[in-house]
Amino acid sequence: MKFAPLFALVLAACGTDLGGPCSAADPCDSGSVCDLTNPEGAICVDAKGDDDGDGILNERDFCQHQMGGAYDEDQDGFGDDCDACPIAPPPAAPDTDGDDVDSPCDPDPFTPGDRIVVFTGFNEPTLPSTWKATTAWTFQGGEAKVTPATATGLETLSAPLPLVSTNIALLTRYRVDRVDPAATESAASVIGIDRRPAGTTIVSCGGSRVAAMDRLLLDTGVGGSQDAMDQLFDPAGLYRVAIKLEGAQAQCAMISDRETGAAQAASNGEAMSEAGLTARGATIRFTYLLAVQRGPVGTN
Ligand SMILES: [Ca+2]
Ligand SMILES: [Ca+2]
Ligand SMILES: [Ca+2]
Ligand SMILES: [Ca+2]
Repeated sequence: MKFAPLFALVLAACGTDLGGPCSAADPCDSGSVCDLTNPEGAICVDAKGDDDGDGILNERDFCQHQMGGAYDEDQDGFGDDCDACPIAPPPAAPDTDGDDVDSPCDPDPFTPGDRIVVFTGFNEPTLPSTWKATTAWTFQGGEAKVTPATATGLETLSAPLPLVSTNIALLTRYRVDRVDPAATESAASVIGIDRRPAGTTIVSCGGSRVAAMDRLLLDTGVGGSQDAMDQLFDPAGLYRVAIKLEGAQAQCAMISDRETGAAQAASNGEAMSEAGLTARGATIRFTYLLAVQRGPVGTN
């Protein structure tokens, strides 16, 4: 799908009649809103209607043609549930491989078959029932905030993944409220978990501070790698972290306001069954969790 540049649902006077074409620049008449997600092209629809019957009125529905659509993390007019990349507006060259996942969400922009399997902007006060989190997590204002119960304990949140795949990308973004001065290590990470009777494998990627030294840390359970960085716990900073697993290789990347980091290492090649977030020794506010997987043949 190719999307025109967009803004949020437009509620403006004068312009276009019900059923007529519209755009962010050419909004609808009073009482109607522009349905930007119409596959046939954006048209004005009744603001108080519910075209897809999901209980969300058109004026608040960012996915007018499928269930859900109450939230729009990146405010591009496409709801999180129907956005080809819910963390960034449509790029100039979207979806080069035609799998309905746009850059920068697509970990393999030239290999089709990727799917967004988990996304949350933490807009609900509780997690879905199949997710797990330690009691240190709270959800408010589009953020998952974690205040570790002790200076050394690891606090974890995790979501089940629907596919068994060794091709997976996990992304998050966070702010740091406070570093616990009693902590020997402070850390915030995105993780993949392979939980089996024979043992649990966790791969993690994120910022770590030990003895005033900051680094991006990749830990695959069977190996690891790191990249020294300057300032990973700045309360004014915004940190984006991604981990990509492909077969027996793991890559970890960090983009902050002022610097970037990267690390890679061998993994054991296990297929992840859960995606999650962790924090230790610092109060962290995560703004989203995104998982993109490439499934086995026949699942796409
Ligand atoms: Ca609706
Ligand atoms: Ca909807
Ligand atoms: Ca969106
Ligand atoms: Ca794609």
